[in-house]
Amino acid sequence: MPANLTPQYYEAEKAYKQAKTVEEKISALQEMLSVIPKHKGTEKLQGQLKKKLSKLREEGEKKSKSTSTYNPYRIDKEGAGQLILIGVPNVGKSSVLGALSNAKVNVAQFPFSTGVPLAGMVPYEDVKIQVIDTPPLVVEDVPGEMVGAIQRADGLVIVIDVGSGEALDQLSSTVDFLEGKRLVREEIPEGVKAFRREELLVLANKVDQPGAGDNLEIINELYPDLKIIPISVKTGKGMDQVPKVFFEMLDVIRIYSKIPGQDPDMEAPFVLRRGGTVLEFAQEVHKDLADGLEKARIWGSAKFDGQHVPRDHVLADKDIVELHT
Ligand SMILES: Nc1nc2c(ncn2[C@@H]2O[C@H](COP(=O)(O)OP(=O)(O)OP(=O)(O)O)[C@@H](O)[C@H]2O)c(=O)[nH]1
Ligand SMILES: [Mg+2]
Repeated sequence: MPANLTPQYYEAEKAYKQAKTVEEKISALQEMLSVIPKHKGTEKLQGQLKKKLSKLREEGEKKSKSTSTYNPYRIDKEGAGQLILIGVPNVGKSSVLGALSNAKVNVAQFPFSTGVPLAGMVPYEDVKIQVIDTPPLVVEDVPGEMVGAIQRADGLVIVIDVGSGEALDQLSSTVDFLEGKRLVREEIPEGVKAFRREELLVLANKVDQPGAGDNLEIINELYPDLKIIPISVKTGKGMDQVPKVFFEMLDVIRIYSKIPGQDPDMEAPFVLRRGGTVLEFAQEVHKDLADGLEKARIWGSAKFDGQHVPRDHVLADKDIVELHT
């Protein structure tokens, strides 16, 4: 029986062959399995792919356990979510993180001042967003670990120097690299981690520089599907709105828990994915609570305060929830 493999399959296979790290290979194999036509003619191939995948996963686990392969790009997630800043040398990535967080970033007039990734926590209202500053992107030579870090992040921010005559080139080379590595793509198959162009954020830094306005205009025209925010770390222009935009990129909601008969805890919200339900909230709070959950009362998005809602009720940002077991 012919296998009738699709173009998507061959594309994923090509990515597999080009993959340099175990992580990249795993992700390409996952995709091959997800897009392979499921019928008798491909059963054998599916079996082989699954075998390869489990072998690679074992290899990956062994690697991550041994200290000799310490990966500075693997930063544990904290706070409401993790964003990663990328961009070519000297555009102001470290300056952005330094201005928005307490991270001890290395800022310098010369390029290649950041050697290893560094995370900082950016406050937004009552949550903190983890943002990673990375070494400069040299698109011909990006370490596999960096590709992995981009893939793990919840959101991707490209920084460019819009005061430079090379601003357009900085953006197009970064976007081309991301699309070439298929970290950014139009259609994302089930189970594959990638971003769509619409989900990216471009921080067009150094708008205080002469010529920035003209460069920005050209870039906006050529990349109408990208969200581009003009900023200047130097003058502070546009910086106020950045934490809010970061938060929106995470696509999460904040939920405040309330114990019956007491005031809600408005200090430390729980963070859930957008579309999260009462039951998912209970699971976040405590597994036992979720198991015994009968109903809940909510204040906020409900028709009236204290309304009783079922377990599958979809919550909204800033809802206050009282769980009843
Ligand atoms: N005029 C101007 N200069 C800026 C601005 N933001 C950053 N700079 C300067 O640009 C230079 C590079 O800043 P960094 O934050 O080190 O840039 P980077 O992208 O982290 O650089 P690498 O880590 O080497 O890739 C420094 O001299 C900063 O002071 C800005 O908004 N306006
Ligand atoms: Mg830097």
